[in-house]
This record gives sequence, C-alpha cells and structure tokens, in this order.
Amino acid sequence: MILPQIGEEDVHFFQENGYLQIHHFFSPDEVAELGAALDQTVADKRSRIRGSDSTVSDDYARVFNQMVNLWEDYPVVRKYTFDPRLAEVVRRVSRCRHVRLYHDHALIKPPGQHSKETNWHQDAPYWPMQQVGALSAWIAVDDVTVENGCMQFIPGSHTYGRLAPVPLGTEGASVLKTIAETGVTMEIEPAVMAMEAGGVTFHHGCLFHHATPNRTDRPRRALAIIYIPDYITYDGRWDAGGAKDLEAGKPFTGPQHPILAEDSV
Ligand SMILES: O=C(O)CCC(=O)C(=O)O
Repeated sequence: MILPQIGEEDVHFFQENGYLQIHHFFSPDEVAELGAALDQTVADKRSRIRGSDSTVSDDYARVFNQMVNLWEDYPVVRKYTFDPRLAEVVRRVSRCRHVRLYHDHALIKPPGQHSKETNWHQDAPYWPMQQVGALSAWIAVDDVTVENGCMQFIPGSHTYGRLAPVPLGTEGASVLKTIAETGVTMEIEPAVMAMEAGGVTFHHGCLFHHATPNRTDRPRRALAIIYIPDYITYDGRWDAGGAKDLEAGKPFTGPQHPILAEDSV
C-alpha cells in the first residue's frame, strides 16, 4: 500500500481546526469507477437503510438522497469504504491505535431550485457513542463548488463539544443558533471546501459544517465514511451500522464495525 503523504503538520492542523482537506486523493479512474457505482445505487432505487421501508420527509429528500451501508451490497463501493489509505489518514489524525467503520453513506444532493442547503450541524449528536472523536471522510465524486453544494466548515468549532442535534431539512435550524443561544460569541468565518472530484475532506464529528443548495442541473454526488477510533464506546442507542449485539459501555465490535486501519508497531 502506498501510504498517504500526511505529516505531523497535517495531524496538528486537524487537531486544531477539526478538518483536513486533501486534493486529488483518488485518481480520475477511481472516481469514475465510484461514480458509476453510485449511479447504479440510484438506478436501483436503493432504500435509505437496506431492508427498511422507513421514508424521510420531502424536505430531507431535498437536502440529499442518503443511502446508508452501501458497502454491504455494492462491492465497488465497499472497495472505497474499506480503502486502507483513507482509514490510515483517519487513524493518524485521530492519534489512535485502530479505527473501525461506523457506516458509509452516499450523499447525493439533488439539483435545481428545490435543492436545499444541508443545515449547519454537527454529526456527533446523531451517533450512539459515549465519547466524541469519531470522524468522517467525504469523497467528492463530482467537482464541488459553492454553486453545487460543497461543504463549508467553521475551523476550530469542534472544540465546543457535542451540542443538541439539528434537524436536517428544517428551515432555520442551525447549530450556529444553538451556540448563540448559549451566549457564546464565536467567529463565523467558514472555510469553503471546493475541490475537484477525487478530493477528500476529513472532519471531526463535532465540527460545525453545512453545504449550500445545489443550483446546477446535475446531482452532486459524494460518498462519506464514518470511522470510530478505538477509545470510543457504545452508548446503547440505535446503531446505524446495523449491529445487534453491541453492549452499552463497551467498545464497538463485530462484523458491522470492522477494523479498517491498525497501528503496525
Ligand atoms: O454532503 C452534505 O451535504 C453534507 C455532508 C455531511 O454533513 C457529512 O458528511 O457529515
């Protein structure tokens, strides 16, 4: 395996800012392969959660078509979800011995006037984990810009810890409002994560982030993978990864949460 070129300064940047952006992580051929696999999931009308007929609100569907755990039924997606280079970056920036998969999800933002922004939110409140520190890798499968819904991050906002969950698709809902209500004044100077297809951003589960609506005429495709550092334990809530045998207070384990990168020393 060719190890990703990330140095101590990148790890430091992630720890301080809560994110890292790496351009051209995947080659054009890899992106084309992943893009074709995501197009297939859409053509198949894959359910949001496999085997579940639960539906989302129209407003949520205007934020994105979210399909969870595609690795289980699409071998090409599995190849990218399990990509050891991605997982190794995650392991290094989170300074831990190993990282496990929580789940992957396609996030396909529909185009046009009805497309909605992804509200300013944190991810950690949705995850059944006792500690914070889990993080995501977000692979741009199309070139992303403000026009088609690239992500924006508030550097350093992960240090505010885990706040209340924000309902996606609900007009006006925002973690920025939540933090303002606590009386905290913070700098809101978003870092705009525009990049070409094949670029990847890594973001901490407590980082404040959002994405603009997609005002172009083509869907904005992304695959995001969520990772669990070894020091995190399960808190007993519903596990979107699909495990049925986790024990509250114990580390994540089992075939739904495989180890994707491990310290070799
Ligand atoms: O793709 C988007 O619009 C937002 C993605 C996101 O919030 C995430 O991956 O945590």
